[in-house]
Amino acid sequence: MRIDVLTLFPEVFEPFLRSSIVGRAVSSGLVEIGLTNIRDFAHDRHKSVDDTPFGGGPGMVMACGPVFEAVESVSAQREGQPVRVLLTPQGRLMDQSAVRELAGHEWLILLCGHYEGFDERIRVGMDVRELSIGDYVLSGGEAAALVVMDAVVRLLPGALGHEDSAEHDSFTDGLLEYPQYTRPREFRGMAVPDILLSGDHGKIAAWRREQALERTRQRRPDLLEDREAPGGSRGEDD
Ligand code: 6GU
Repeated sequence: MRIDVLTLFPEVFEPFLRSSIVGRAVSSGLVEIGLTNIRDFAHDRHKSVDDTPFGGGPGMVMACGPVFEAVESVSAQREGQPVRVLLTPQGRLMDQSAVRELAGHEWLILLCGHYEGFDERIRVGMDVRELSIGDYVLSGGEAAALVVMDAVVRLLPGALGHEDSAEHDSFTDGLLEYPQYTRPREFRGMAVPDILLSGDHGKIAAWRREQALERTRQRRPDLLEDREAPGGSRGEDD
């Protein structure tokens, strides 16, 4: 897979790309990541990429010129059609199924904005899908792009040390994770549940399933409704 990030702050990504699961996926060649500075596509002598909004109002708006040129330049650098993702709080809310879908493509372009937003013609004049990582406001798309990259890369076959780890994750079967323990058996008076020490793999699996269900029921009952009504809007009488 190839991921190109278009940003005004490419340096933000570098330590992340050297660390942990994503870093290992990069060094082993599972994913190739390109960082492009949108400012390299500014033409005036101040290298400006933003301007004041027509109609007035506070803040600055990311201008079309440098963004279009950066996306077009990166898209022309190799064969195939990249999926272009505009990171914005106005986008579709990211969830694990959106991540799985993105992970199925060969090539992604992640476009990070800054300032008060993008000129509307960036949304309508370019083939982009808009993605948000949650209902809160970030000052730029960079932190969101890091989230997207982490979630996508760990799904690539071979990215996790233990091959079926991703299948056991929270959300993969629509439930939160069951409680996990490691040594020591007792820590500050808190013991590991006996069943996990029993060696009975059938009972352990049943206990974990029950724990995952109960935890989801208590903390995220909305996830259980989503499981019971795939497609979201279907009612109980289906
Ligand atoms: Cl993708 N970008 C920004 N700027 N803020 C956000 C977001 C993205 N997702 C949630 N908040």
